[in-house]
Amino acid sequence: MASTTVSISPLTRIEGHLAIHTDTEAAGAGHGEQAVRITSARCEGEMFRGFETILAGRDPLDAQQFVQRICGVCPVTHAIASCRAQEMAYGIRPQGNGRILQNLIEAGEYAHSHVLHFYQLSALDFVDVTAVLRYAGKDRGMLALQAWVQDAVGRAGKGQEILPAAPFLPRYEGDYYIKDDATNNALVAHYVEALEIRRIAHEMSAIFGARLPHSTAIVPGGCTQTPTLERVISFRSRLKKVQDFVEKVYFNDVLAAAQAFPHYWEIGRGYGDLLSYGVFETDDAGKRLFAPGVLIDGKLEVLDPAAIAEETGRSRFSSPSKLHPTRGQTVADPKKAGSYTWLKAPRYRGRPLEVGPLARVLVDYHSPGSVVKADVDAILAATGLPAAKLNSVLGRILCRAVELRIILRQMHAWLDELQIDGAPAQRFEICKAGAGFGLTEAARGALGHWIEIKDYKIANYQCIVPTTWNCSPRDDAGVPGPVEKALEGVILADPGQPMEAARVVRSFDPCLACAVH
Ligand code: NFE
Repeated sequence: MASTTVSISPLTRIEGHLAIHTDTEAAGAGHGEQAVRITSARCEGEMFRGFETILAGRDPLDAQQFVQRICGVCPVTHAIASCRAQEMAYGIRPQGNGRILQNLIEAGEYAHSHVLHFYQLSALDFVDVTAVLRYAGKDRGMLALQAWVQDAVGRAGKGQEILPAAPFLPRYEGDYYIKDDATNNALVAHYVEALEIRRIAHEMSAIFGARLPHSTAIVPGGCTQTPTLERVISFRSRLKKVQDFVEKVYFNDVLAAAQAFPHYWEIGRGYGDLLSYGVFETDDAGKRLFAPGVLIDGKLEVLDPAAIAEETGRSRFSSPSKLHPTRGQTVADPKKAGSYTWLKAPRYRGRPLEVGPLARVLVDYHSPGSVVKADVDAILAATGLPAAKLNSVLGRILCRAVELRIILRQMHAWLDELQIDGAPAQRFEICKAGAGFGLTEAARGALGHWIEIKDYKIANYQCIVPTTWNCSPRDDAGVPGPVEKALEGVILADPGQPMEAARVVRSFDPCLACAVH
């Protein structure tokens, strides 16, 4: 069979507009007749947004508000990255309450985002939602869902092309899903429950963030909401509900999915070179709960922010390539020859690095005083897997659940640490001229903002965002980005329904709204 191109455009159940284009060859003996193997892949971010351009010339204090509009899923982390960048320019650092309140608001966002990724975004690649047609119980949520799916199946029978049961149907049909009705229906029930848990997680963040998804309360040096006893009690009661769900439902469902699809420990292997900026300051000197670092060729290195640059050879920008973000430029060039995406290609000492929960967990795992080591070792011992298997579709999915349990436990300690009715932020003055950068971790990975201030205005603002790292295009030397690499070698049983590729890409939880900012 000659090489054929298989595209998914757009890829659904992610945030934003991403197309995946793959070149394939016949998979050969041992695979089905129509099976193909992906030989190379390209990630295309299909739209441009321009937040960096919008920010130029504005009051620096607008930044943490404007950047939250980059995304509705991870706005808090953008605000915090912006605050860190401004704080560096203003010569302050969040202390005590300010630091803890920012952690709590951001941790609520992690809870919302990870539960969203598993249940609403990726589980439908594994769960047979049509099992709900055979549901015989009395749960109202399940019965409503049953009616929804029943309606779609009925209409499909009448030959309608577009079915009204999104996001459940239409879907890839075939031997892709869990077979057992009881497991499927338990997971479908948890899908419905997860919607409620996400609401509670958002309420939790809104208690100190004033509103969500775009908080008005996060400011350089902390937060504008005083931690009153009432707010702390209100936060803790919600935290317990979210934690209960994560410990008893989410974590076990992830393990159940892993047991049903063990070959996904082998699929979606990336470079294995990982970057984490570290996140959640646990003391006023800036120590972080998850350690920062870079894992290259299995060796942990100290993070060097000067080693980061963005390449633009294959991107729809005429901005010069290989600029460090302090000098970064964003000049759109939609028709640039040889370009295929609206993402730049971030590189670290010229290398593509994967970011996200897998990177966060493994960088911390290899760091002194690791907060994840005990949990990770216990899971590896229980499953009998070597740590190397975490570099896979299932490893990425599992690492979200691993880190969320640790974060939720830590949130109780942060609530205990708050000084009730104490000041929620540091005082500061905007500088006439200065510069700074904020490196933190969004739910999807390493997030950096760089700001330059001149004459009390923003002179330059650059963001390098998790999905820009993961879904980056080839760099100037033609080296594929991390998702492009993880797709290489993946076998598609039916190229007309490239489910295996979709699962690989969704394991990274891409957010294209962020990536093209
Ligand atoms: Ni729009 Fe985001 C996270 C950030 S991903 S979701 O998490 O930053 O590129």
